Amino acid sequence: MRNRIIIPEGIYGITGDNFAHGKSNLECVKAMIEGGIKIIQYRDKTKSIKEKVKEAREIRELCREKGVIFIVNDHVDIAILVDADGVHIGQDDMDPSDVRKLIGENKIIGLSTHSEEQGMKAYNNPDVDYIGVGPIFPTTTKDTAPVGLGYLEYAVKNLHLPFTAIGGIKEHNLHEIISRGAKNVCLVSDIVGAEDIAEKVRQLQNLINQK
Ligand code: TZP
Ligand code: MG
Repeated sequence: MRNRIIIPEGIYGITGDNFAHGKSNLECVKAMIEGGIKIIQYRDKTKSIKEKVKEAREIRELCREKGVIFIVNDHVDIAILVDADGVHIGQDDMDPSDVRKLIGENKIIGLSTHSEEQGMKAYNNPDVDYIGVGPIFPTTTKDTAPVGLGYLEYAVKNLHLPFTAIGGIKEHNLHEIISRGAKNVCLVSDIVGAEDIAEKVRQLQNLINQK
């Protein structure tokens, strides 16, 4: 039974200060929350563990204050340390059932999936609370080949667990995702790279609401 907090509908925010024109991850998260985002994932592929712990702790506190769900990417240990709401793992990480043993029954486990087979396996695994479906379009944010809209259509139809559509999604192609029935969408570079992040989030949310 999946009875843990599910990911809210709307936009899933992920940090990416390499796109943020000098803004820190904390500043980006503040603006994303101001724009209305209800779930934030701390993702950083370059900093030291020490720096990641510091940033994760700060963002954790902010999310708690604002009632926003906070997920840590990759690092189960950091997620536990900062008392995140959950952790997001990939196909080559620890098995979700092992992550569950470490993180506990009440925390959220998200898993990236890149194919129908991986998606179905995740759907049948009660330790996986939600999945990432993508990368839908080409992206420079992650080194994984795009899977296209076919997998998204499959997920909408067959995978009855919460998912976020991700990868190369921008304001101009958002309608291709929303019109196919995705309820949650993740845009990294398009949001953190915006001059006014909060305003960008509001614009994107308006497009989602208009569908
Ligand atoms: N997982 C699949 S694609 C991706 C991740 C983390 C990166 C998405 O970034 P962008 O900038 O929205 O393409
Ligand atoms: Mg990962």
